[in-house]
This record gives sequence, structure tokens and C-alpha cells, in this order.
Amino acid sequence: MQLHYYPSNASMAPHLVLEEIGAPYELVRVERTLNAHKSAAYLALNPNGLIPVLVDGDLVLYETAAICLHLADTHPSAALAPAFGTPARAHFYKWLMWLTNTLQSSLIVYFYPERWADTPEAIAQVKAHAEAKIDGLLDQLDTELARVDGQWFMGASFSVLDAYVLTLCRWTRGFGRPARSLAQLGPYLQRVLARPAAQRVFEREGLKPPYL
Ligand SMILES: N[C@@H](CCC(=O)N[C@@H](CS)C(=O)NCC(=O)O)C(=O)O
Repeated sequence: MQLHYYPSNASMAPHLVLEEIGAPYELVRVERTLNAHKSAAYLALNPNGLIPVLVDGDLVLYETAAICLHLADTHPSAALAPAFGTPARAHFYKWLMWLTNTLQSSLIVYFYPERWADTPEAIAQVKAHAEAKIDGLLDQLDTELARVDGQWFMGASFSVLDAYVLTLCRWTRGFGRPARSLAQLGPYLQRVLARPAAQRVFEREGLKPPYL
């Protein structure tokens, strides 16, 4: 397998999943600073020009959540998702979709407000609205963590969701109220970060503290 990645991008979620699984894979750095994600070669892999892409044999897959699910499904012994057809699996799908289509998409508005407005004032307003929305979304994660029984997002078992939550919460480290400052999220993120797989990912992506 090959994971096309850029440090600290959405690719970190499948990178964490690959390290948790322990299967062999190759990291292919997509040089964003040179716009390599908009090159013809990369667009042939992902016509959206977005990171990540996973190549698994003949399969070329984009969309972070789909890649994470595929990795969990093809490596069942790693137990990174609840059993098919169970209520836990249904909630797992719900949170995975929410992470990608609600939290991640709001974060992308926050980081690229100039795509949504023209004047400096309007751009600042888009950014402020995105941060306010994300603030409430972080509260939702915190409330869920207070509800579940266990140290991981799904309870007793570490899952793909933990990799995804860490990746997205890290992006809030420059916020007025970052994820690490919330009562449940703060210690939870430290637990995910302390896993040997997470330590290897931060090392391999060349990331330096502060991690959260
Ligand atoms: N829905 C996509 C979004 C991926 C995405 O937005 N990736 C960012 C990096 S975190 C990217 O490639 N941005 C480049 C751009 O927007 O031009 C996914 O989850 O894979």
C-alpha cells in the first residue's frame, strides 16, 4: 500500500490507522508547497486534487473516511471498527460521517476563508463564524466522551474514530478555545497521542511540539 500524504493534513488519520494495523506501507509525500496535489499525475489519482490518496494494489481510493473504513475492513484482526450490523457499528458510521462532513468541512472553511468571501472584512467574518461553529462541534465531542464508558471514543476499544478525532482536534491548536482545553477532550487526546502508533506517525511526519 501507498499513502499519499502531507504532514498534519487529513492524511494523518489513515496514517495513524496504518500504524495501528502494522501492515507494510509506503509514505509518498505530496509536495503541497510545489502544488504537486494539482499536478496531472496527482489529479489522475484524485480528480479533486486533495490529500490523501491510498493505493492498495489495483485500488486507488480518495476521501479520508473511506480510506480509514477500507483499512479497517481489510484488516479485521486489528479490530479498528465495531462488528458489522451491530448498533455500535451504526454509531461508528454516524460519527465517521459527522467527522468528515461536519467537523472537517467546517475546519476547511476556517483555514481557507478566502475561498468563501472577497473583502478582508468578509474573509475575517467567515473565519470567525467558522471558529464559532467549530467551538460548538468540539462541545459535542466533549459531551460524547463524558457519556461513553471507556478511554476511547467508542468506549473500551480503540477505533478509526480515535485516529480521526486526534487528526482534526490537532488543527484547533491555534484557536482561542482549542480542543485540548476541553474537560474530556484534553485528557482523551493525550491518551491517543501517547499510543506508540501515534508517536511513530508524528515522528515520520516530522512534526514538532506542540502536538495539540
Ligand atoms: N473530503 C476530503 C478533503 C481532503 C482535504 O481537504 N485535504 C486537504 C489537506 S487537509 C487538501 O488537500 N487541501 C488542498 C486544497 O484544498 O487545495 C477528504 O477527507 O479526503
